[in-house]
Amino acid sequence: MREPTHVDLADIAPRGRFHNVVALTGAGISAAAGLGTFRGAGGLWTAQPDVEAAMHAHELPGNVPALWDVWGGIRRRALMAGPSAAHQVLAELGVRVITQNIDGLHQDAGSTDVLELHGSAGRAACLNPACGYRGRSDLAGPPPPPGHVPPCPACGGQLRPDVVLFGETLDPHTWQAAQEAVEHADLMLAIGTSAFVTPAIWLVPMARDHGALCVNLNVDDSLPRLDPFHAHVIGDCQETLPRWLE
Ligand code: BJW
Ligand code: ZN
Repeated sequence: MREPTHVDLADIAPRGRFHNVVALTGAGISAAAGLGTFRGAGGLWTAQPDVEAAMHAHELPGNVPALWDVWGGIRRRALMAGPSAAHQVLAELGVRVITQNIDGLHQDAGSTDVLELHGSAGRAACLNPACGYRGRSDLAGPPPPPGHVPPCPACGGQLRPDVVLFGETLDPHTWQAAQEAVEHADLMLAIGTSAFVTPAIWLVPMARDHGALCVNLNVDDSLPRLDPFHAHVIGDCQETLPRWLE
């Protein structure tokens, strides 16, 4: 079943009919908050493909200054921008959120049930596996200069942003919890994601196999190559998602 574009979410999925809604969110939900996406028009990696290359685990530890340059400022920018209307709708409805984003904006909007698949720019982790330090990254004071790598408070080694790079596995507890969440979902909303990165996007066919209606909310009407969705709601999620409340 492929729905025509510009259809309303309320028509495909009347809110009262669903009791276990799960949202899988991506960079597009934060685009309205002024944070860039990765792929597509205006995406970080569309403009700077070399930055994407630096996001691979096999580039560690040489890419750590680049990681701080990219991710160090994200939480600060997110705090300044604040959550989008779409973040706020999910928080208001108490929707369970599985996010690929690392910007903390779901929690800022008041969502309490948030699984962060790709880590958090609000945390830092020690590069030294024998140390294992993990903590909040320091947002106090002015932004650090480019190339600056903060020292680990426990061992003096190098800290990295606690985000999941290509070739790194997701936190197994978070991934397990995400799979359990989609197994119980009756409605799965993918919001602002290019549906490109695995294993996150596997959650859609998993939800579908367990009987959930799977709807994609995206501003772009080009369908994913292997389309796992029942329906597509095309438009800015800041507009299409709040209409669901009316
Ligand atoms: C709007 C909108 C509006 C805009 N309204 N819509 C070869 C080598 C190594 C690995 C692999 C390989 N081939 C495949 C892999 C696996 C790899 C992968 O999927 N790669 C693909 C690129 C092919 N995945 C991994 O490596 C993962 N780990 C893993 O698989 O472990 C097992 C393994 C171990 C060892 C070896 C191999 C496998 C880890 C993935 C980690 C992803 N990390 C990143 C960056 C880190 C920091 C962070 O999270 O921010 O996460 S990548 C980047 O992409 C980021 C995002 O979370 C993620 C998803 O992107 P997202 O959110 O979908 O954003 P965009 O920009 O792609 O799309 C935005 C969308 O919004 C667009 O469609 C717009 O149209 C839309 N939009 N405005 C509605 N207003
Ligand atoms: Zn350390």
